[in-house]
Amino acid sequence: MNKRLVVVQVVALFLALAPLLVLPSHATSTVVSIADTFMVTGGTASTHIMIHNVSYLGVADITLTFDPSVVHIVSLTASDFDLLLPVINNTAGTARLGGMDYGDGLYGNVTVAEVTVKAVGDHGELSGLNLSINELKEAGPEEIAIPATVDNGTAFINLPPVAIAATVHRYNNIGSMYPCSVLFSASASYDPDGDAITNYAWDFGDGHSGEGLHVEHGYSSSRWTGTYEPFEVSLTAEDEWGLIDTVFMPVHVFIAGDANGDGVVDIFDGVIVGLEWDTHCTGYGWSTDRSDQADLNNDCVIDIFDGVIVGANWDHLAG
Ligand SMILES: [Ca+2]
Ligand SMILES: [Ca+2]
Ligand SMILES: [Ca+2]
Repeated sequence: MNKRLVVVQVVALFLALAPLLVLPSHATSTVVSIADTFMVTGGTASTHIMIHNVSYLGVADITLTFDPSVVHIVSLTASDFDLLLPVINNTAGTARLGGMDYGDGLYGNVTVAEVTVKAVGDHGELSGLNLSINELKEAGPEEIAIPATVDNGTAFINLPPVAIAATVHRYNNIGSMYPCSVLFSASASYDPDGDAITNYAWDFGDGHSGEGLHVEHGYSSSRWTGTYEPFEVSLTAEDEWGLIDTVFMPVHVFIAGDANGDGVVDIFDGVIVGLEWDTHCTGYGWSTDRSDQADLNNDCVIDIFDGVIVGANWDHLAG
């Protein structure tokens, strides 16, 4: 087989397959979903049964099942359908929803119902919120079925913790010859229903991670793209029942000796160190960003050691 023929065949094959390769980016699939919900003991909370990415929807018949020893359904309201016929059975743990639209059909993301859930079990218990589709069809007389997938949820008798991350040093420098440890604290985090927080997981945004209420990390690189891109640090707090919350915090890392973050170590960095001379950390942090920037070795005081770092790195460039 000559090379030219092979090329022609490969091109023909590509052209034949091209529409298949493009198709998934245009296709939107219909999904029936219910989101997770969180309650205190004896309390109520609401979530929604939704039908996403639909067109010309006329009829939906959906069954929600749940564990009736953990949660009950109080009400099913606020439907986008003209008519919603809900049948709640808190003994069997089922709620059946029949929705009808008399008009030109429903499009886009449709709310089948706002679901109000009441906790009847104990703190820490949970129930699946599982959906099954009995019928989903278009508004026209042809009764064309709409294919759909299901995205189930969970009802928790527990509120997730609230992760709160703090750092003494929002401005930092690459520490190699001059150690520059960044101190992070999760101690302001809390759990709204009083559970113990059993784990604090940190991701420092540079491929390194840590665990604990207080952690320390030194950066060995900065991200220079004409300006410094901060590292995105995340803290994930987990309560004793396994619910989590994650919070993100940007942390700036400059090259050693660069106080003002312009990518070069020069007289302007020396000036900032001079202006902030003898300034100390106040509590857990600095009173101004400039003080934080002038503390080039993160020892919470601006003194001769910061001046030495500027001198030793004179003329260094981030790029
Ligand atoms: Ca909790
Ligand atoms: Ca500079
Ligand atoms: Ca210092």
